[in-house]
Amino acid sequence: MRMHQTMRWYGPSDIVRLSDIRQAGCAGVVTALHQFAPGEVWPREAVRARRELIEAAGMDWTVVESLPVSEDIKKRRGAYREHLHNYARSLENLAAEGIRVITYNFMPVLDWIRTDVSYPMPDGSLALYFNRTDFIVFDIYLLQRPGASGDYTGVEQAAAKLRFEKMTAEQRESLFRNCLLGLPGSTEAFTPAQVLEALDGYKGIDEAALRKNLFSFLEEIVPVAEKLGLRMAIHPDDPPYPVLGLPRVVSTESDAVALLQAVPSPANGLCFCTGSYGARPDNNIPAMVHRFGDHIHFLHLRNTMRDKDGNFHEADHLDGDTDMYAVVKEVLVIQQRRKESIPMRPDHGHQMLDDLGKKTFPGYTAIGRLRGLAELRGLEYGIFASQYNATPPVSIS
Ligand code: DNO
Repeated sequence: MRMHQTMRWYGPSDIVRLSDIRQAGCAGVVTALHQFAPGEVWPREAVRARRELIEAAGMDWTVVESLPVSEDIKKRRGAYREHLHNYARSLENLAAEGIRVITYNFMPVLDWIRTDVSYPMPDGSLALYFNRTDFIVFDIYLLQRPGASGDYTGVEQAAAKLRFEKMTAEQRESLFRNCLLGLPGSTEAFTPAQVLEALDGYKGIDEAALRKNLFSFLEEIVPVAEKLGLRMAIHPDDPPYPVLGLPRVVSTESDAVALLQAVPSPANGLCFCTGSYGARPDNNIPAMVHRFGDHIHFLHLRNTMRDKDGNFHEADHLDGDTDMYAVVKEVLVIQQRRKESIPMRPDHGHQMLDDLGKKTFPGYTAIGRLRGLAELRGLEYGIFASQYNATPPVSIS
């Protein structure tokens, strides 16, 4: 039993082609219908057209990433009832087309945050990077969020002030842009006023309220998914702690336990992202994979390297703070027990070789991910061969 190897594809406008993904050795594709706004129904014909495109390239549409949960649903305000109804309709249409795993997240406003998406590695490749001081500069000086200073220590504030004063206008502009790349529709330029308004929408929603809203969402959606034979897979917060005064509730082992217990069902599961959970030193990644084995419906394998100041960069897949050998070994045990393959994608990759200079989605170049996938595939092969005294099939067809 080996992991079902996939890569994310952003659709026909992605400069990484389906044939590239196939040549990387993937059996499946992870994609979404980005043309529909959160809250809208994904019509069955559109789902079918996407599925057929992927199948014509010799792969399957293994996982939806993401079927986005609208801000109104996360807040339980405004049009949330209509959006929930539409969410259920989209699930029906996806199930009717044979898609089985649905990834989503419950992060308010921003899906992921990095301060630099071209952080040079010693070998000249470029990585995604989160620098805490730069992020504080963004929060206090560029966004000018009311009350932001209160979230940081005096030492952190002083470091941010110094950093801000030394930055050129161009550096400030690029930091502002980078920090907002995880906003839906991030190809547009956002103004501080627009972002502050979105943050303001969460006034009165603290951690307990957001968790309650997540559980209500699960109570409504998990039974629908279960009936349709679907598996919902929630992606953790990235980074895994509160940011910009917004609560976050899928950051730790106990967060995941709570949401699984809130609505126990085979349809209520996890997208286990080793990179997102791994950016917190108190998350023991191999131990979490062991504990959540039966609830992991999708794996993002990625590594981060943290430092003592709260900065982290995305390391090579087999390098960094997470023991990827221990993770993959655990995944093999889980697959043997469950008698099924778990879908996996190499998450992100460094921009390198011919991809340097190309404009791609941050982290989603072809060659960096190809390298990550090849290393992970070899790791799995080696562990399998030594643990089970047998070799797994190498080819996907
Ligand atoms: C970033 C991704 C996230 C992820 C969503 C899932 O690279 O890991 O955007 O797709 O959070 O809902």
